[in-house]
Amino acid sequence: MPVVDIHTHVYPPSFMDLLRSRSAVPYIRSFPPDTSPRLIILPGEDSPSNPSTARGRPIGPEFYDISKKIEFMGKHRIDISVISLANPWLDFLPADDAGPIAQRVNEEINELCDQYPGRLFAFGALPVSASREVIVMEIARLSEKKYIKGVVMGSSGLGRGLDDPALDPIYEALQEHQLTVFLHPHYGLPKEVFGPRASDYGHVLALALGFPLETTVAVTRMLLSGVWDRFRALSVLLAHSGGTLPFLAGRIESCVHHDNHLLDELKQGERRSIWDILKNNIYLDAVIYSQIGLKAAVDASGSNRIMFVSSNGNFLAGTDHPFFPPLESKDDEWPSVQANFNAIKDAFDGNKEAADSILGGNAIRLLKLELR
Ligand code: 5CU
Repeated sequence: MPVVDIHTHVYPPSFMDLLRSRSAVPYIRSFPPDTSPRLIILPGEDSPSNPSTARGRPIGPEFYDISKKIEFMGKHRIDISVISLANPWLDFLPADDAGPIAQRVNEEINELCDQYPGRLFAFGALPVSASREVIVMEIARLSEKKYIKGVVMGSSGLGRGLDDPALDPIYEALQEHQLTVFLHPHYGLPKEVFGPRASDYGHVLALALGFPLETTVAVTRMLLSGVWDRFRALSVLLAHSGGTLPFLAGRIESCVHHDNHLLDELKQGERRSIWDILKNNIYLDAVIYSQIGLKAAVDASGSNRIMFVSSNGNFLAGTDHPFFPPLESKDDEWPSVQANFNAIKDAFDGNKEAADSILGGNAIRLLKLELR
């Protein structure tokens, strides 16, 4: 069974040029006296009050040179990668630019895949600030592209979250073209949540806690607004094993059941439960770095829904490359990748079939990847 990495990012050349040309987040610049370029993408991370080592992250060819991705795959015995534009995708573009830039970036990504047939597939990026017509047209266009197997999206949707009724035509189009949404966080939580010393702690609070909670809130808002009742065939792959969704699903469901305001609003008898959605619409990557989180997610959603991260039904394996590189030597295998692989191995010790599904089989089935 081939090993498939479904969580692996890239900034194609024209997007790099765009980042280099900008002076507001997201952008690339150096902070003298250090001359090496840094990638500034998270909201507020370039604040002058932040220590310079907390301002962005070093950026090198592993972010934009596709041969580095192939090298990384070789080093970690990954057969196929489903690449996606890294956050913040095209969210920040002015409305008039978004459509043409999306087309260019998606074409470039499709061409990158064409350089390594059978080894690379991709999630396309959506021009979310453009009109709904333009977005729907781009979805239709992407569905014709040889290597595009879904779309990557953030939790802000068209700017007002994924429970925004204005997204209905987009969900409709994604469902019609059977494109899986790879839902990835970017915005985190308001910085006040992390307190006045947050910048003393580098990116840890934002990435370890802000990202997963952002995903959890986004999917819960979809649930509460009835998105999953209206779009029963929508298939969504959640980054980082669903944030904290599998862990909190019971509490979410209980709060819904006990909320007087929702009694009529949600037509309790008819709505789909979070458990139903976790089993039928949601897929999870296995980018969680420990078997404890992985097992909880598998229990909540069924093993065949997690991806590379591994082989259970809705689980799919992932690496988050090129983020989380080793801080010391870059020549060895990456500990972040090893942690994810080991979690799968430990969680499914002795169950080769489950491990194989998570490591590749689930992704091949869900995304209909053509094997060579
Ligand atoms: O290190 C980071 O900030 C990130 C990020 O922004 N996006 C991601 O996918 N992983 C790590």
